[in-house]
Order: sequence, then structure tokens, then C-alpha cells
Amino acid sequence: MVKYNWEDPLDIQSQLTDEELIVQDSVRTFAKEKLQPRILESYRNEKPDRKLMEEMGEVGMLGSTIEGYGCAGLSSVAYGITAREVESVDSGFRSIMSVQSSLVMHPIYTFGSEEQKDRFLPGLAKGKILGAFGLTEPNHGSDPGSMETTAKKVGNVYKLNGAKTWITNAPLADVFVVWAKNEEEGGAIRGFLLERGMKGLETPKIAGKLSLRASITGMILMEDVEVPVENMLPKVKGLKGPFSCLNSARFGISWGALGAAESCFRVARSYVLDRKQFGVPLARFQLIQAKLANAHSELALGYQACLRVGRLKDEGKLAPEMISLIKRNSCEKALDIARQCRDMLGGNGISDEYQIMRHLTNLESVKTYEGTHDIHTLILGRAITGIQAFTA
Ligand code: TGC
Ligand code: FAD
Repeated sequence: MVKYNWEDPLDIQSQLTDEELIVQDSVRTFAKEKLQPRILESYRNEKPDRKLMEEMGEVGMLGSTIEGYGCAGLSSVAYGITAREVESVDSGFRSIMSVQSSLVMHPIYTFGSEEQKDRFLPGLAKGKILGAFGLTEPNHGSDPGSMETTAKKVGNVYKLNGAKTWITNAPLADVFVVWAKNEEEGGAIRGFLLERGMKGLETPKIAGKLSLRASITGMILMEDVEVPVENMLPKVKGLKGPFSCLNSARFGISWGALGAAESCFRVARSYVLDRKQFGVPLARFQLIQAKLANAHSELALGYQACLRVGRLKDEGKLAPEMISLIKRNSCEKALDIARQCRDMLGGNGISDEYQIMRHLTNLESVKTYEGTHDIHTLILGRAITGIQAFTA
């Protein structure tokens, strides 16, 4: 008879390749030694740590699925596992990593010219260059197809005008993947690489965040920013450009959100084994065991689904709706698990010493960015019925 392993109930470990197990080990060590000691200070004081990116680069965590250019060429599953380990410490740290990897390096690698790849990818892989991705605008979040940012060709430059908001890494970034409507092509959406120092480019920080405080968020304001024609991503036109970057980032988030929830689960489990009320450990009560069993089941099922989608992605058999399914499921279940775990700690649950409340507030953003819960519901609804319900 096989003994049940509460830490890995569906035996995910035996489904990973040797390479993926090595990645898991090394990222787990990195998270324990480099991320965990930093998080309380970073979160309390909303202090992003620029050096962290270079440390992630040193261990090969940036753009890890890319072949060449100093990148590791790993599987999507290895990328998912990395997101899980990083987000088990904090979603903000995973955000920093996934924007750089999926939303900046991926489009340059997939849609960029050879010159763009040679120029940007090695520095991005090492974390020497920091990237940001500008799709969302003040008036257009869930509906980026209505964006107002424009690009107008004048001689050998494009002049960009517009504003992007809620942009991870923006105030510190060196390079910005900005999506804009190209007037010359009847408003077709194109990606442009903007660089810090370009005249007319401002990136103010958004203050007062009560979530994801370990990652910095800001705006990208553009007033007649002159972007050389060779900085336009040549190989993609239309919304499928930004959306295909989102496929990769949303996939990572699906693993990551569960990583955050798993951390909450572990804290709650050990707390209820130690803490006594009515003369016995909390873990002795059936209501507590039911909460643990529910969280444990959702984590096991959620990870198995992420692994399956990762394997299909690596085999080239992915439909983007599969990613909506796991992004939506992981975020919703992770938030619910974090709330239940917070509850099991009673008053201590709201203290940052116990970490759960930080994960909980982070997960509120994770549920919203990269397509809100509702948007992924509607993506699935369209796939099921053949009828779009995004617009009236
Ligand atoms: P729709 O008509 O559905 O599609 C337009 C074109 O795009 C193609 N497409 C995709 N291609 C690749 N992957 C996908 N997932 C795709 N989804 C759609 C589609 O085939 C079509 O191509 P073509 O060639 O026919 O033109 O477009 P729509 O305007 O109706 O959009 C529908 C909707 C609502 C699903 C979409 O707008 C959406 O997903 N909205 C959510 C916006 C969003 O996710 N924003 C994220 C911003 S980035 C971010 O949050 C980063 S946070 C990072 C961090 O800190 O970790
Ligand atoms: P809205 O689109 O205004 O939505 C508000 C509410 O209405 C939501 O509940 C939504 O689900 C609902 N809703 C919208 N449309 C419909 C509909 N058709 N039917 C039913 N309900 C609907 N963006 C980037 O481009 N790059 C980044 O790096 C980035 N980083 C971010 C970091 C953080 C911390 C946050 C919070 C956001 C970030 N975003 C980024 C933006 C993020 O992608 C958007 O917030 C998200 O797409 C939702 O857009 P919105 O905030 O404008 O909300």
C-alpha cells in the first residue's frame, strides 16, 4: 500500500523530468535564501530592490524558456515551477520576474528583429536591463482593443502619444514594450520598444498600493516620444501580439497563485497543530480539519491542471482558453484558501509576521491583472457557447 503524502498528494514530483526537478531545487533554495529574508522589509516599506533582478538573472530565472541569448531553454513546466516557488514567498517578486520573462523578453524573442534580439535579450536575461509592458490604459483595461495610444510615422521615427497605467516595473524600467495603434496602417496595433531617456517619456509611480507592495507599479506617459523605426517589433500586427505574451504570463500566474496559497496552507497547518483552545490543539476540531482538507484538495487538483496545461503547451497542443481555465481557477481558489487560512490563525492571521494577510492582499491583484476573473469567465463562456458576451 502506498503511504499518502499530504505534501504532494497526487505525486506531482514523479511527473517532473530530471531537469525540472533540478530547476525546482535551485529555485526553492533561491527563494529561501534570497527572497524570504527580504520580503518583510520590501513589503512594509514598499521598497523595490533593483539588485534582485540581477540575482534572478544570475541563476537563470529570466526568460528561462528562450533558447539562446544567454537563456536556459527550459520547458514551460519548469517556468511554471519557478513561478510557484517565487510566489510562495510573494506575488510581487513573481510579478517582477514574469513581466521581464513573459511580457518583455518573449515578445522581443518572438516578434523582434535579429538586431533587437541581440541588443536587448542578453541584458534582460542577466537582469542588467529591466523591462516593462504597457498595454492597459486609463480608459481601457479589460478592453485593450479600444486603446487610444497612437504611433505616427514621421521620417525615420514613430511619434508615440498616449498613456499606459498600472504598469509593473515602469518607474524603474530601462526598456518598455508599448502597444499602440499605428496610424499609417489604419490603426493596426503594433509593439514598440521605448527606452528610458527618450524625450517626452515619463514613468511616474502609482502611490498608495495596499497590494503587491514589493513590486513597483507606475504609468508610462508619452508625449511625442520619437521612437526609431527599427524599434518597432516587425513580426506581429494586431491584438494577437500582446495576447500571445499574456498566454505565457497567465500560465505562470496559474502556478504562482497556487504557490502563494500553498504557503498560507503550510503556515495554517503548523499553527493549528501548535495552538490550543478548549484544552486541545485547534487541529483536533472537525471544522478546522474541513478547512484544511478543502484547501489541500484544491491545491492538489489545481497543480495537476497546471501541469497538464504545461505539458500540452510544450507539445504545441495548447488552446489559449485552457490558460483562461487555469488562471481563473488558480486565482479564485488561491484567494479562497488564503482567506480560510487567515481565519484559522484568528487575530494573528492579520499580522505580517505570519505572512498570510500579505499573500491575501497580493492575490486580490493577481485575480485582477492579466485578465480579470470575469474576463476569463467570458472567454470560457464564448468558447462554450460560441457567443461573445463582452460587449452589449
Ligand atoms: P478577440 O477578437 O478575442 O481577439 C483579437 C485577436 O487576438 C487573437 N487572440 C489571441 N491570440 C493569442 N492568444 C490569445 N489568448 C488570444 N486571444 C485573442 C484573436 O485570434 C484575434 O486575432 P485576429 O488575427 O483574428 O485579429 O479580441 P477582443 O478585443 O474581443 O478581446 C477579448 C478579450 C476581452 C478576451 C481581451 O481583450 C482580453 O483578454 N482582455 C483582458 C486584458 C488583459 O488581460 N490585460 C492584461 C494587461 S498586462 C498585465 O496585466 C500584466 S500584470 C503582470 C504582472 O505584474 O505580473
Ligand atoms: P476594468 O476593465 O475597468 O474592470 C473593472 C471591473 O469590471 C472588473 O471587475 C472587470 O472584471 C469588470 N468588467 C470589465 N469588462 C467586463 C465585461 N465585459 N463584462 C463583465 N464585467 C466586466 N497592465 C499592463 O498592461 N501591464 C502591466 O504590467 C500591468 N501590471 C499591473 C499591476 C497591478 C498591481 C495591477 C493591479 C494591474 C496591472 N495591470 C497591468 C493592469 C491590469 O491588467 C488591469 O487592471 C486589468 O486588465 C483590468 O483592467 P481595469 O483595471 O481597467 O479594470
